[in-house]
Amino acid sequence: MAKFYLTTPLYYVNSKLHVGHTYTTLFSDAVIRYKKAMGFDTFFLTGSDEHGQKIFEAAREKNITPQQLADENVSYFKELWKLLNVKYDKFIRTTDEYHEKRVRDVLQKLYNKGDIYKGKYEAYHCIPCESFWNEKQLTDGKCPTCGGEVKWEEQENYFFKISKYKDIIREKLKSDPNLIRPRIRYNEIMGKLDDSMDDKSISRSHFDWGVRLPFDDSQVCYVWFDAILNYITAIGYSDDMEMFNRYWPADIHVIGKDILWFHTLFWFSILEALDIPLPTVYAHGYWLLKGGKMSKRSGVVVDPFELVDKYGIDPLRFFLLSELSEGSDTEFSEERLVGKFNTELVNIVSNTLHRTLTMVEKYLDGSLDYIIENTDMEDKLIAEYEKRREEYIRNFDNFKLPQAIDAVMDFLRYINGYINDAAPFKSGKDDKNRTAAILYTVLEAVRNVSLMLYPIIPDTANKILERLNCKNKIDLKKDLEWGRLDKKSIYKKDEPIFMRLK
Ligand code: ME8
Repeated sequence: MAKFYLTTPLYYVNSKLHVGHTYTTLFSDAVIRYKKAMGFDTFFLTGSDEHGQKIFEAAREKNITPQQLADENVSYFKELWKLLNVKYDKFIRTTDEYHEKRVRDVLQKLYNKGDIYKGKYEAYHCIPCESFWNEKQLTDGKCPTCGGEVKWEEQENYFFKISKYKDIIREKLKSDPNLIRPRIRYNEIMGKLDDSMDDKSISRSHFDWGVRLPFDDSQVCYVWFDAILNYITAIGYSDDMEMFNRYWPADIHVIGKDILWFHTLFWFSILEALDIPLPTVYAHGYWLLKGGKMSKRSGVVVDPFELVDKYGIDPLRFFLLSELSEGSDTEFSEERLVGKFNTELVNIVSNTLHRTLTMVEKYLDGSLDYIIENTDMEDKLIAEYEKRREEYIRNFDNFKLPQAIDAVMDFLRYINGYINDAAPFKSGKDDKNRTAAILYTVLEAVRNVSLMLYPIIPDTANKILERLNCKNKIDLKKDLEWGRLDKKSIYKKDEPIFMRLK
């Protein structure tokens, strides 16, 4: 069985999460559900980033220990993922003992190899981003990522020899551009490669909230070096190699474009130094609010708990996953969320099902057990279905979720046109065979649609499948074949799945 290993970033525990973080995790959940339903041996990793100066200072401000702050926010992260129906396999915390031990093993290995050495560190530090820059890299004296203030720091530190791996990484990226997706992000990294692969300081001595270096216990490991290793420590590196070999390399590290450099040039260099194959990185764009990036730092954020309270889980999942196209940034808007919900989920998904089940009950007493003969109209609909299914699979395989959803919605619009043209409300009770043929076709189409929407809106898909008497474990390869709806079942009309939102 082919495997599929997916990771999200480990979110910082300095504060609560907003719609941006929620999006990354929902995107990951949808991809993993899709892959699992396609028959892959999947592993979905998420977690929390708990060390470093930023967490240390956030805890100090609240008069609690960093560990208390981390515990508080980890409970909150898990509550959010549970609420949103996110089904991860493992939640790693960078304060987990096994992780810290494995980080120390890696540090020792690289130190022994000569890839970590002592030197003098001088750089501009952006605390909120936990990033370090030289003079040239600053934008008008400010952090090039978030535009915030930076602080000059000098100390004796340990450095990691990124520069040693520049040429090999350039070659690998040239021969496999799909290691960084989408292409716009690949180009961005290729453009930065020459200027941003100087050796990097990977330890700190002025605070102690971190993993102690095994070869110098007066210093702790830099938070990014510790955190990025989670992707291999979580699956066993380097003392449970059976699990590690089963899943590595990651098939997709899902991240936002703000942390692309860390996940490519920095991470790839560490992996090269450890002689581990490179993973694939997928970086999406930003959710904007009032024109700027939604961020903890600006305080301009939308709370996912509030959104679920107001609109429900699946409407939020559907909106977020269908709106942010790869390579672009998108303004968040509740008005658009409501509009999308009403025009797509209510008018098309919910109404098509409700209208059809009502007719099956009214004209055929809930049974489709008639002599069903297809005409040209049905043959054309099935051909349309096959085209849209292929489009859906191709787009999902390429992580183009909005396009995959569009393929399904276009097919649903086609089904609605078919209902109007085939007019089961005219053949009604007089020609039961013909009415059954039309209504069977529609319900079979809706069955396939709900399967395709399952990774995006799992609860809704399951509700529809239940009404169509076919709620089993989902196996998309088998279930997406035309004609699997049971003719012998009795179909009952029910309340609509969704009602319009104001
Ligand atoms: O960077 N739009 O954690 P973090 C879209 N701990 N996505 C957004 C977003 C927005 N406006 N704002 C945040 C860290 N995100 C590190 C990661 S991994 C080893 C360490 C998402 O809590 C996006 O995925 O700052 C981004 O990369 C991530 O949250 C940053 O989360």
